[in-house]
Amino acid sequence: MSEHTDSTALYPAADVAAWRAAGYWNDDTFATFLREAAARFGDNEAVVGHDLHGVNHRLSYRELSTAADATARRLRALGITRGDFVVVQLPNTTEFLPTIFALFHLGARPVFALPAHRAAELRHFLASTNAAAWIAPGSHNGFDYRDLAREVLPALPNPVQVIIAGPDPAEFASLGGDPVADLPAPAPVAPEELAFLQVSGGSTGIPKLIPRTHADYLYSVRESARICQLSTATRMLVVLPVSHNFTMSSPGVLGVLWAGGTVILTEDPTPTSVFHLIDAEKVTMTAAVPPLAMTWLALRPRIDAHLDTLEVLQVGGAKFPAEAARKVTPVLGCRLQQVFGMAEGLVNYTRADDPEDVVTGTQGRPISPADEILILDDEGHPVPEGESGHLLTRGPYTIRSYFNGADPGAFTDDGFYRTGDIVRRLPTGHLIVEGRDKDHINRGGEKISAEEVENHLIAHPDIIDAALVAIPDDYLGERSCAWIISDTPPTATEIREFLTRRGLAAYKLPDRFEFESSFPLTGVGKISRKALRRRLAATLTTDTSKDD
Ligand code: AMP
Ligand code: DBH
Repeated sequence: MSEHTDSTALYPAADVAAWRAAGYWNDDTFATFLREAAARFGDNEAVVGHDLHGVNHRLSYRELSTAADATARRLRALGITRGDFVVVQLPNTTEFLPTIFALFHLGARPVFALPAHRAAELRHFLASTNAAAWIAPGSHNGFDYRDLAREVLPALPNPVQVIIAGPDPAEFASLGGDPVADLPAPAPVAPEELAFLQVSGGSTGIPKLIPRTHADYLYSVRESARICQLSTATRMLVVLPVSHNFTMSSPGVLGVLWAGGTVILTEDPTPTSVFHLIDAEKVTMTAAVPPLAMTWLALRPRIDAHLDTLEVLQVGGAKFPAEAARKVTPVLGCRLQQVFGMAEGLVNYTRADDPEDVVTGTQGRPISPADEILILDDEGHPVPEGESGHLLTRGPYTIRSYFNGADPGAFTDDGFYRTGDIVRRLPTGHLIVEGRDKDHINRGGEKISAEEVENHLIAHPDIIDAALVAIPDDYLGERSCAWIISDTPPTATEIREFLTRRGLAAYKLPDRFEFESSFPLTGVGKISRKALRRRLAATLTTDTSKDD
């Protein structure tokens, strides 16, 4: 047995005992989560969406549970068993929930890949978990996952069974096929056991595998559902990838299923489609990353749809500029909730009764009274209250190590996770994210906060979104380049004048501008600074060769 099937290995026993005594952790597990939801909410609508064959479905809790049982019987027949790691790489289609609950029923551990992951990520997930299987869509949205499997499998040290969830499995097994086995009883998993592996976003590197237990994750889900006031009346539109930690747990699809509401899955994030779905399905809440939210804000006036059922837009995953945050209620007519979370654990929410400036100007405060927050200077000393520093955290749903002990430097000896985020804290406990510890541009010794300049840029009426990144410079070490998204781009001179009028210091004015129609994005849709830097480096090399 690996270290991660040992039920006591992931958190210190004394902490577990304290969290149980406080009622944070209990005996709930994902092995029985859906059955219990079906017993409580039977005929309520659980999920709406289409499957990989393009067929639309509306499933009640009872029907969803039956579908999960059928999938469990099929996966059992394919040999999936307790303790197996199974990479699940499915889009926002109706196969997703039956698949993960089938795995939980069998006591197998999903590894939550994103549909956007490719060979480098899959190789890493499959090899480092010694995965038994990989469940993939087949050919979907113009990409052939069967070809990906053909590319990745031969180089793996371990045999991996590929299971295709959509049509035409080719030489691979089919998730929907025969034969099926008898349905075993739910696996007798312990709440402190590893339930699944989440993956970190990797906006700056290769994703890390994050071991989450039944007890810690369910605690965060239950509390998230309570904080976000979910009920049987909740209708959540899921636009971001369903397997991402935000969409899954903050409060996400699991929170909605915990509360008896309805999950509406869509694969189309365009404003026209999203607004029409909100209208047609009477959606009450949805979640977006900032680049997506900003497109919705920009295009709302051009699209004719009723959004009056929409109560809350959650925005998280990356910093939502205050300028944009202030537009949410006037433009979309709903409340904004900021969500600052990480697949490693800690999640912060602005609350429904927070004053408006807190909702638009902060990224929320932690879920739990037991979340410990440290804000440290570069030397590791606590900063004076209200000043910014490195965020470290420890608590009842934050991991103490990555899977297999990877990247041990991300944790202190006493178990705090170094988030890499630079934050400051208000007296109310709300956190303001000021950037990543590597997001500063060092222009000949003058430090420029990417976030500060981006905030000024997006205040320009013709700029939809902006990102500032460093480009290498022989003379200054680094210079700044602003990547601008705009339908009607202003000139570089106009933007510099605009920023100067707003009082921005001359050294903070972007040295260079790139006008584009979109950003390179990570799998969940965050701006990929890594890809931006790479593209700029490529452009610069080309420019130089032209100069020569
Ligand atoms: P991941 O590694 O994919 O789990 O991403 C977690 C990271 O995303 C956090 O450590 C932050 O850097 C960033 N993040 C998430 N939500 C927010 C937010 N609301 N504001 C700023 N940064 C965020
Ligand atoms: O970015 C994230 O990883 C994230 C954002 C909001 C997250 O994991 C979460 C909420 O739970």
